[in-house]
Amino acid sequence: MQSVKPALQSTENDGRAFPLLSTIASEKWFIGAHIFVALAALSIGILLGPYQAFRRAPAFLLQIDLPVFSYYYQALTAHGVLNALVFTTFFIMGSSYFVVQRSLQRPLKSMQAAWVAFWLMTVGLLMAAFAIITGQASVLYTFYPPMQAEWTFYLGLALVIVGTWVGLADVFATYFDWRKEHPGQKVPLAVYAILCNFAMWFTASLGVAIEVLFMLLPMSLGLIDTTDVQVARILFWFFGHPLVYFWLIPAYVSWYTMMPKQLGVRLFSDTMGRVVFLMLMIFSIPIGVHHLYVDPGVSEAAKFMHALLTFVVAAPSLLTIFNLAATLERSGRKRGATGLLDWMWKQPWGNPVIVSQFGGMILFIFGGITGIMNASFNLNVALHNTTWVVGHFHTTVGGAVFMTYIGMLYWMLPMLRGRKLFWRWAATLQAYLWLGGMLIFGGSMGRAGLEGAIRRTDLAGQGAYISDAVAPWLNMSAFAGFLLLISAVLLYVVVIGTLFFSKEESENVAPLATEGPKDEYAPGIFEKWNLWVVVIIGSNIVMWLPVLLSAVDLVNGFWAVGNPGAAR
Ligand code: HAS
Repeated sequence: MQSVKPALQSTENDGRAFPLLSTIASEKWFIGAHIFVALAALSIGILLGPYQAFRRAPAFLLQIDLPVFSYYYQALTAHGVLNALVFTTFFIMGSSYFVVQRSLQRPLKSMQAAWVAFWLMTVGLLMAAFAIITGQASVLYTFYPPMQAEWTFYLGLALVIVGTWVGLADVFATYFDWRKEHPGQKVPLAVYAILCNFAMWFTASLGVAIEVLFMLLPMSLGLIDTTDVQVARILFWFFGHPLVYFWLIPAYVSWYTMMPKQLGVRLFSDTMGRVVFLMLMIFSIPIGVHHLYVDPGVSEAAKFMHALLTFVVAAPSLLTIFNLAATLERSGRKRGATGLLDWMWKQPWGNPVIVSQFGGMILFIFGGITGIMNASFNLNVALHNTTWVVGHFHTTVGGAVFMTYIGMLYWMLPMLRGRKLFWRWAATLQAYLWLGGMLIFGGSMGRAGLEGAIRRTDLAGQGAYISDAVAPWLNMSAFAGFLLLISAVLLYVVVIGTLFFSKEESENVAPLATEGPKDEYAPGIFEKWNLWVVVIIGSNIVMWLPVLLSAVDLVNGFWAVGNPGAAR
């Protein structure tokens, strides 16, 4: 095992003398375009959240006939697709380009390719949005068959994925150029994390690409009459679970590499961070059967093996708690903390960039615990398809991920716009309201789920019976929806204010990774990509092929008529 010299000269730059800033001046428009689309999608998706909370709560039973989205499943589809698929994907691509360019101090290998990627994703988004808005794709963000959408929905999503492939190929090409010029140096941690994320995303998205191209799209175009529901669900969850880590890793990039910089301390351990990203890349995919525990078409052996690895995938997040807490302790001590735990309070709790990220961490403690509970087969049987799961994913993707992305936005936007953040107090209030709102929402949804409230059901909206045990928790979730609504409005006030009304100039400080201890050992094996590709392919063949083979009709194909799982 060969050791690699720490790349201190390439990652210790404080960004003020960023040498290539002029050559990447286009980032303002290019990354700005990604953020604009992300926020435009979010502006609709985010409002549909409180709308649903008010609609489900017995105290409100809100029934407004909106021009669109009055149909429950149409609104829920728009909420899930716009927030969880579109906002995240555009934000991840934009922020990843930003971090890669500034950390490696070089422009992307091909700006043309990056723009092609952006337009593919945008056209795809418009096609999918058209299908949802016209009521032809009320199939939820998991779009399982036998529910069927208009073909533009599937083609649109396929284009979004192909766009990300073009973008990630560009990022890898940029990295390989950098690698040639920097033999023996380790790549900055932020870029390492992004490469792990993209390698994992490319592999995972092959599953959903196959599902869309060979099953859903032909079915919606009328080229085939049936498709196999179980095979489609398997292919979806090959993609669907790593998808959540595709969302999480950019938040980790911020916690590991931007936040220490913002707090003025060094990360506790850079090497431990690399282990975390490597583990997430490898273990995110071969665990997706934990979404199929209650499906009859998957063997018990597969469920057991995927359950085991699900507990393994929690390990990098447990390591993250340790690494971050140690880093935050340094920050607290630097600010005068002396006791055992008072470092927690001696943090910049009035800084919106920091508070947003702290809020994400606090919510993730609850999201993580509930995730580990979901992973237990016995508990999952009771929790699956209840609003407990809704509580889990609002504290993870709606909590840790969303709040951290907003913290990143509050940091990047002033740099891209060249103006200070507008109404800092409003941004800070926004973060606290989101934290409070999501703690209440996650808790009340979780509790309602334990009382048997069913997920993805238009409770109350259709006059369905709501038990007395569930009603108070649904009312509480509506109260949380109110807090979240105010927070969402404040978010857009701050963004629009920063773009158009902020007068003071901001510093253009590049978010270069803060390394761990200077002499920290970094084995060269971290960047042995050939080895990791073999490991990823091998582990997924072992973990997924038997699952797929046991479900697919090998004689007649995915769309086999008469296959027990076939349906339309
Ligand atoms: Fe999950 C379902 C298991 C993490 C998202 N998950 C979902 C669904 C979504 C989702 C969207 O095993 C619903 C899918 C659908 O529509 O059907 N999940 C897990 C496990 C983890 C986990 C074991 N999930 C996530 C993340 C998500 C996410 C991350 C989005 C970003 N999940 C499941 C299972 C299901 C599931 C089952 C299926 C349920 C069913 O039946 O349908 C783990 O990765 C979690 C590990 C996390 C931790 C917490 C680490 C905490 C940190 C905070 C540090 C704090 C510090 C303190 C330092 C162990 C790092 C700071 C102090 C200050 C003072 C500021």
